[in-house]
Amino acid sequence: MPFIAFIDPPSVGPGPGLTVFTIFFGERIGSTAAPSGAPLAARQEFDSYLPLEDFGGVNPAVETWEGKSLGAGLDSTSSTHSGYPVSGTALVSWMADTSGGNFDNGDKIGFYDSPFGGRYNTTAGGAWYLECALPLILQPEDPFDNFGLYLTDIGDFGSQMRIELRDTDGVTTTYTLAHASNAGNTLHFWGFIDPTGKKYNRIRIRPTGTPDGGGTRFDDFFGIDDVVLGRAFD
Ligand SMILES: [Ca+2]
Ligand SMILES: [Ca+2]
Repeated sequence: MPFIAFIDPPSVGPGPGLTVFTIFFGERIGSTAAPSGAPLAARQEFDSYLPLEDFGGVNPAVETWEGKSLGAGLDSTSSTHSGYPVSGTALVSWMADTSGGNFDNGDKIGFYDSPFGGRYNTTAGGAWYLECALPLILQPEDPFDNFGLYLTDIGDFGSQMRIELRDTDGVTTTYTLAHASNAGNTLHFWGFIDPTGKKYNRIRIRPTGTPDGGGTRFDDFFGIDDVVLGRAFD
């Protein structure tokens, strides 16, 4: 039985009733310390709106990657997102978007347990995080209505990160993160909750700008950690 990383659900939920699609966002610049300030506040507010009793009592499901030494140079994580789905049978894989070619093996998904180049772990008491220089795709088998994550080291090469969210009708909406440009040692939280009953089945995270050589590879390595994935409003 592999070790499964899991963070206890927040004790502050559920918060006030949410009635519309809502985005939660916070930025901190100039530190690689544990989450604090605006990103932490955004995360806590996000958590406060998620009911705890749904989804088998495990909601939100938080992927910390602690205890999952998955290596580097991966096309896909092929990893079960801890607690999602509740059946535990379906994989929730992160995929590196290699569709544009023109990348090195090191641009693919990598897992690391120590800070490097502005990317770092955000899990309390943890060490592991994921990084990539290619767009990242999350396409779980079960549709979801809430998602959130910490991002590290985004935008330091002038690009603007955006998140493309596809609903189960096949409509993709793009959200551009309102972050500072060319700033170092950054931490951001981005998340959304949709309480309207609408569900989503794909997320693609990528910088905007001109890829190197016209492929999908950007100069902007970025890290992600403490990824929330949930279905709370069936
Ligand atoms: Ca972690
Ligand atoms: Ca970067």
